[in-house]
Amino acid sequence: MKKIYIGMSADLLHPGHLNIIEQARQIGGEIIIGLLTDKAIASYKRLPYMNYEQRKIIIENVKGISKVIPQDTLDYTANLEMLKPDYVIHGDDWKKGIQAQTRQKVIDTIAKWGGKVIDVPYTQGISSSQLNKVLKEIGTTPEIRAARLERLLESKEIVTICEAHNGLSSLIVENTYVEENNKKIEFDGIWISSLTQSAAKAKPDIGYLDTTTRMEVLNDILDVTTKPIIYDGDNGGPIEHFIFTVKTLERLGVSGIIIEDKIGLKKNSLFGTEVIQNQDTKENFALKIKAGKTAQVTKNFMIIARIESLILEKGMEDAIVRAKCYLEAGADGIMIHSRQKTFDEIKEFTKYYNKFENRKPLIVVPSSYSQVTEKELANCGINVVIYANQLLRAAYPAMVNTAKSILLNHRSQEASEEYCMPIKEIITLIPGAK
Ligand code: SPV
Ligand code: MG
Repeated sequence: MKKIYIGMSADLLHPGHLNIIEQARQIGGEIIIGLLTDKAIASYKRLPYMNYEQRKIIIENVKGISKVIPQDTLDYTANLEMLKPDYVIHGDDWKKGIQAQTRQKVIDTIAKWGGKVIDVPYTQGISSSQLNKVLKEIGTTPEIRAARLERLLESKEIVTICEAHNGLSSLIVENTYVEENNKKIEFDGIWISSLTQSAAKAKPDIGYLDTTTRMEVLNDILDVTTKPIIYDGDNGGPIEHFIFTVKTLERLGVSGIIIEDKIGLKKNSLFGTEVIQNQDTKENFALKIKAGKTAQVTKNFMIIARIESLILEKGMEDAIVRAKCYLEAGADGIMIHSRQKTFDEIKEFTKYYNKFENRKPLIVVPSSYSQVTEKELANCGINVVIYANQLLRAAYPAMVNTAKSILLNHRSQEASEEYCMPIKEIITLIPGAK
């Protein structure tokens, strides 16, 4: 009996996929689906809507499929060497772009035992990209969005999160991507920063914006995005308030909150010891974490403890002791903050942290040590990087330059040409304007 191998994600199954399976049925034989795992898919594009188990249930019930096995990398080689199929069938769209190299490697591999690749002509009028676009326009649900952070943590070497301070900036985090080495690279999620949310309202980052006001901005962001969200909860407020915040965020589909172990009037951490800021006792802070974990109603919501020991020059040992204590109290992750110009201090922390038996995801915010790369962070076991303020920092000088140009030229032509997007683009930027 001939063996036919088909690699696919089978997330949004459409007639194009069924056409490929039909071609396999016409050849006749054992049809084996190499179902790409979340990790394999996340290595070159967005996470699929359905997780591996959900996708598996669907595809194994399609007529003609003999077996479904996981394909853990974009590269087919390991599965092909194991199965030695006579044919590999794929839509002919993989002849160009992102998958062309993969195809060539498949051809070379199966040629060793006389196997052949069959490229099935692309089914016109329907594609996963079209369906993805429509799904994005429909939006998401709180449950699906909330669970996405955990799935990303399981599937990606490092999860990248970028700050948004209003609906418009969140659209940038949602939609911007670049292509590099045939991979589509985009941010994985959104950071609701206290600093940039305050600054966008021309308020200092001293905890002045109340939770209700912050939720209004968060709602604008929820309206136009589907990516998971991490909320900057400052120090979480009094325990009695914190448990309400947790429930509110869960209801909205936010994936997690980060709370910092400080007490008293909030000051931005990047001031360090230039201003008075006090650290809470680890015992008090552990109580707050426990209260939040007890109050939460969903399974996936993450309460992440942020340690300010390095910011406040309390030493590495204090940071380590606190990390242990907070994890024991039930924290789902640790954010370790630093305002040093180099990554050394955080790197040192990871050496101890990575040895913890109950280690949970580690999060960093490289604002002052911005030279560090995602690869270097991942090599030290860091699981999430937050770009906490860059979009707002970029927008402000652009607006100042525009204002100066208008003032200097007593008209707007120079500014329009040099700094502004065309009017046509701004009026159509947000769908539904026409
Ligand atoms: C924020 O973005 O508001 C943060 C990170 O909390 S930092 O500004 O570095 O404290
Ligand atoms: Mg903050």
